[in-house]
Amino acid sequence: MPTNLPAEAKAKLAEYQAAKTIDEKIRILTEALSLIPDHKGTEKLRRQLRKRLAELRREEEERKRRRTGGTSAFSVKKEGWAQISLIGAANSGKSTILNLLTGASSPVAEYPLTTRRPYLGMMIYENAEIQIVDLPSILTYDLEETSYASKSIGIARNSDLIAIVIDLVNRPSAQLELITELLKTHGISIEKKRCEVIVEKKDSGGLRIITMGKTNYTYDELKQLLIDLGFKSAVVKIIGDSTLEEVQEQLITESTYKKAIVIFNKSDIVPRNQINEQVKQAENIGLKYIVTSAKSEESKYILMKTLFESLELIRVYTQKDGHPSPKPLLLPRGTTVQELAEIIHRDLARNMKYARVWGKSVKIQGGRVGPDFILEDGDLVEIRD
Ligand SMILES: Nc1nc2c(ncn2[C@@H]2O[C@H](COP(=O)(O)OP(=O)(O)OP(=O)(O)O)[C@@H](O)[C@H]2O)c(=O)[nH]1
Ligand SMILES: [Mg+2]
Repeated sequence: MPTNLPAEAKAKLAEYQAAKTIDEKIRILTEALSLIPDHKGTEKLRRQLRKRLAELRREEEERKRRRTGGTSAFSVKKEGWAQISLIGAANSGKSTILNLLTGASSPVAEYPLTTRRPYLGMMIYENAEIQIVDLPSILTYDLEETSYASKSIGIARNSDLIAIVIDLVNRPSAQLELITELLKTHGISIEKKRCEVIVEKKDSGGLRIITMGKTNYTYDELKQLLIDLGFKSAVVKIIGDSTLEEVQEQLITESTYKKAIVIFNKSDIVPRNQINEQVKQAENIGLKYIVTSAKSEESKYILMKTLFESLELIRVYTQKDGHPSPKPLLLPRGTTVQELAEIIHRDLARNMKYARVWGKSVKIQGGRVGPDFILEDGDLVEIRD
């Protein structure tokens, strides 16, 4: 653990978070590694650091190899109760799927790389508004990385679910493998982890730590780890059961776990036995999947249902002046009281003093909680301003 390290190694590790460029990050990590004594107790940390260093070097090479033109604005405003990103190779049918699910009119064409900026639409399912983002392709039709890859993956990183759209008629196995790989090099892991560590760095305000699930560490131990690793101002959410080592690993390797689903598209023009083989590949790496054809209106409902269920949203009831809402809001796991207030109304979020919560997440029913409190499925919340 960093706590057992010599002071100069700790100081070096702490410097890392302030590094601005990849070059700088590589230099600092290399120095930190050289300052960490090589013994059993530091083995894991050294391995994590070497892994991160290798990734940074790869990133650096990649950047040198390709000169991307311009840095046009490529931002997406999150709207609705949850967001799903459609990601994949050129021509796989992402825009067709967006249009089918939401009635949007993202341009669709037979030629690859039609979509050159994100297109948005709102899918309505069981009264819930789910935002769908159609992203420029991250692989060309020949399955080479496109110049959009980093930006598209950057947006997908902030989504609640990544839907990987696979074109069943264009080397589907290679597609899925290359996409998983590309996400990994951008720090996104879609293979199931026990816990999800979400870090939002801030300019000021110190550390805010929110945990949900069983931990083998105390609040102070976690705070110390964050300080040792150079985190000064940030909101850190840890969702799911975790050990200090697992948290450390994710912080150092800077990888985020994301929920994902594979959409095997164009099933209308591919023989059934061929599809069965593809499906096994997804099963083998533990990914959820659906086989569909975006061209048929009949697939719309089942696609909506599958995507919605894959979000694994929690149901939260709100209450005003003692009257509970008849229908729940559906929110991503890990939503805090503050975030709930923001969804209800910006003014409520600003003026909120505290909230009272009834349900599984509280020991004392109706007890007062602060803005950082993480809600659970079935909770009833009254926000007081
Ligand atoms: N047969 C069949 N064709 C489809 C299906 N889905 C999409 N297509 C066709 O595939 C082509 C590409 O579809 P798009 O939706 O533009 O694909 P995209 O992934 O958005 O591709 P780019 O934005 O160009 O990278 C179009 O000609 C679509 O009509 C499907 O399920 N079956
Ligand atoms: Mg498109």
